[in-house]
Amino acid sequence: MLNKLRLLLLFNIIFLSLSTRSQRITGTINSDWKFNNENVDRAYISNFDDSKWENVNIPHTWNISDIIDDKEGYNRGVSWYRKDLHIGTEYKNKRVLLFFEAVSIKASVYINGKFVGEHLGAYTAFSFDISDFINYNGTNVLAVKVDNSQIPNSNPISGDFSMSGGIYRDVYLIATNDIHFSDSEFSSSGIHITTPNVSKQNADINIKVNIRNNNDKSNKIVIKNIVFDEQNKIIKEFSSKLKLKPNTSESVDISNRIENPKLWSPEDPYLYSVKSQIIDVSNNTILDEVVNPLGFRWFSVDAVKGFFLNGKPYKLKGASRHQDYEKIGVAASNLMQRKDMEVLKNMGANFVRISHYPQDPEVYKACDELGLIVWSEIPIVNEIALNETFYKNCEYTLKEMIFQNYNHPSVIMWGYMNEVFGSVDWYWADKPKSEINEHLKHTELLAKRLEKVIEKVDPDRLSVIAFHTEPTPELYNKTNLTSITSINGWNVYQGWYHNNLDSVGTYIDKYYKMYPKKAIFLSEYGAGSDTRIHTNDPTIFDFSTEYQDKFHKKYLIEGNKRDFVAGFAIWNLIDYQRDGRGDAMPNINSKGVVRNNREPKDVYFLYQAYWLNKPMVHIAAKDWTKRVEIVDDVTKTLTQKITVYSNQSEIELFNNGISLGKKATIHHEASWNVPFINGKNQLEAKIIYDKKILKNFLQIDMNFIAKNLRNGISSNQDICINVGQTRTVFIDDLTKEVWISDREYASKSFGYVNGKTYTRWQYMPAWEGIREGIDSNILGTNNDPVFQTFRIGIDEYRFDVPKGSCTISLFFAEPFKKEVRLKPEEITGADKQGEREFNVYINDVLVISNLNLAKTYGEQRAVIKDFKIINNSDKGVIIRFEAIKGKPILNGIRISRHN
Ligand code: GCB
Repeated sequence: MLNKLRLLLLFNIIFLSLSTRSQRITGTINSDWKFNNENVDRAYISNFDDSKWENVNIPHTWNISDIIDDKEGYNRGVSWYRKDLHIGTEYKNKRVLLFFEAVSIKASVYINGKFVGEHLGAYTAFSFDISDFINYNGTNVLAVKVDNSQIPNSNPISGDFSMSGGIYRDVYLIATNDIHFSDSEFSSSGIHITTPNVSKQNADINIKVNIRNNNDKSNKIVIKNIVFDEQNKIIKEFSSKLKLKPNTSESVDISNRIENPKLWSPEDPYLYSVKSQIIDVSNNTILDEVVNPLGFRWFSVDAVKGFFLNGKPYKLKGASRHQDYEKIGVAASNLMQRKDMEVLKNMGANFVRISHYPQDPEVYKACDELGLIVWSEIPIVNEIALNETFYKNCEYTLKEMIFQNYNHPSVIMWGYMNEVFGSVDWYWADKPKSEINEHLKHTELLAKRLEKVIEKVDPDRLSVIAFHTEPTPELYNKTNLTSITSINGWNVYQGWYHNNLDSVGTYIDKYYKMYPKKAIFLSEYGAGSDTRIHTNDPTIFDFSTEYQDKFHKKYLIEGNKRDFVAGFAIWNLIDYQRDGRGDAMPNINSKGVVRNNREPKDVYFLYQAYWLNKPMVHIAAKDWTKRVEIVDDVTKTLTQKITVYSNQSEIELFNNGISLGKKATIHHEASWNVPFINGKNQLEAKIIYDKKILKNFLQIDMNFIAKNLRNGISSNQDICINVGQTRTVFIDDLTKEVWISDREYASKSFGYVNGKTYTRWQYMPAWEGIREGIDSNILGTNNDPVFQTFRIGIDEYRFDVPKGSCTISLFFAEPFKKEVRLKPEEITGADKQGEREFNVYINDVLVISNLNLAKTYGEQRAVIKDFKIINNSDKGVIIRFEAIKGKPILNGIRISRHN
């Protein structure tokens, strides 16, 4: 003990005797920038008048609202940022580095009117040594020109995500000594740690350090590496001596071994850290000091048995992640980046695919700390450009990503292409075969070049590509892409873009059999859902949360059955912003398990039931809590199915305090036919584990409307009908109005007379009739689903209400663009053809004459007309549509009954 104390004392004396005065300063310069959204002439010059520019803070993007607004496109151009940069005495005699975590897409940096450098690539960090440009002890002017236009030969060329412009990640000012750790080429820390051999007994550490000497003199230095455990206890120190030549960069490899290492895993993400120091031998001063994370794990993939972590079979379970947020776009703080990883971890995941581009440094850090295995990729999406500049850019981005994230133990896979033959397969049918073949050939060559980069700079990690699937997955085999990487990712969309869900297992087997020498990854699978849309009869492409659940259940079951499926990457963790996408929520890809504001959907809890170790129970109807049902007798109960998710073996469900019985879970769920009463239904799901009780509550408000409208009981309720929609209901987020599905008129009740519900095929002609309505953005409304479906050739809409006053609201939108409307009948089908003009009568009074929606309001624009009616007729209210040209349509209707 005494010896130990002495040693400690001795160590402290040596340690403390090192002077630490001259270490680096790393501080953000995010506050108080000036911003101008235009390509201002000469905005780089020092005394440029920016007093009228907007004041902004970093992270910042100029594409917050325009991606999700009604207008097609978003501002992809040049903007300028300027900042007064005060360089104080603390920077005196230091090298000063400007470090950007990311700027989208091209940044040109100027200091005091002089060009410092530029960087291309929206998702990786870059830095410039500005020491020779600045006034020490004074104010300097920093100007950054940011261009987010599509820059030829840069990656990505395309993709199902928006490219928001701006300085959208942190900016740092870093001060170092003349002698410091540095990686001027790829802007990493300059220290690259590998753990080439790890076992339970030993772990080898190799540390490659890059040092820059800006001195005119040569220097004798010691590179010291100190390994700390999680309690900050030193467990190893090792050093290497080096004589630095003047004005050079040098690198040195230092290795050592640790006995009985604690292993890193998602279940126990044990993190060591390494402090690397440069010590000046002449005066025992620490010249520079950098800390990096260190984790010990080993992994492999087996073609038949899948992924192995630390010697054990290990299914990777997680999601892909895009990076934008509601209201702030991509300009998210570090805390928010971290929160997303917490959301994923709390779902029970052990994996994240950081798609389709490198993301904020905080994401990788959080993955180390929380325990999420990472697949990180560069953005080569859908296609490549066939020229050397593009190839070089890709190689460079790949190296940037690798070196900048080298030391994260969470990172296990580097990816470099996503659906790279997507364009060939879907859009290029008219291109000459020779051109297509060139494209295929060069893509293969590029893949091989990128694979070589990984083999050279980081051979210990796995490589991966994500392939698209239908209709021609064979393209990847033909071009040998299936044989290049360590794992083959397949983006499987059976049951969404491709029919049908039942065939998922068959298709997974098909992709595996294409190249059975390798395990495969379900690198994407997802179904869109709008939390406003619900149904008891989920169908492909209906955007209901219920179909999303059904879709994911199938994939979980099929993926779990197969060992060769190394892992799951749900598409996507979040609903993300994508200008120009249609669907139920235009400009949003709604395949997230959480919404764009990170509110979880039911499917999030389905995953918890499968993946989370902590006991959980969830009533899977969280967004369908207000229901309107048309019933024969409002005083009786109505039975509807309620499903509850749990990772326990038994669940008990109650409604308004009455037990509906206990049920064993099968595939982590149980369902009850719940007798709902008109009014409040307080559901309670209960599980018991370790003698403890866990409950989940959900109140469902039922609003019964008597089918017989003459029956006065619910006569003052509004009825909102989503005309042309036969399967789902839509709940308005703001008003909570429930838009029920459409029905044919029945005496004493309500409904349409004649006409046809518009259905279309989606992606596959074989789907004819499956999808109701169109999926285009309807202008002037957020309730697009109300307007996207419609009935064509409708004669009447009838409500057999008793005499009295009411308001009838008619909802219209011309669904078809001119190109479609005016095409010959045999191509488009009779219903879509031609000009449309019609009169509308309410109880034989002409209320709208010559309604030509396209002409008067434009195409795909929401039009609402309210009519206050005094109904004196015994026949109720009859809305009649009279064709003048083409066929009348109706998209939605509401009756508000007043007493
Ligand atoms: C894919 C793409 C991804 C898209 C996704 C979708 O296969 O890889 O970038 O966002 O499909 O939702 O369509």
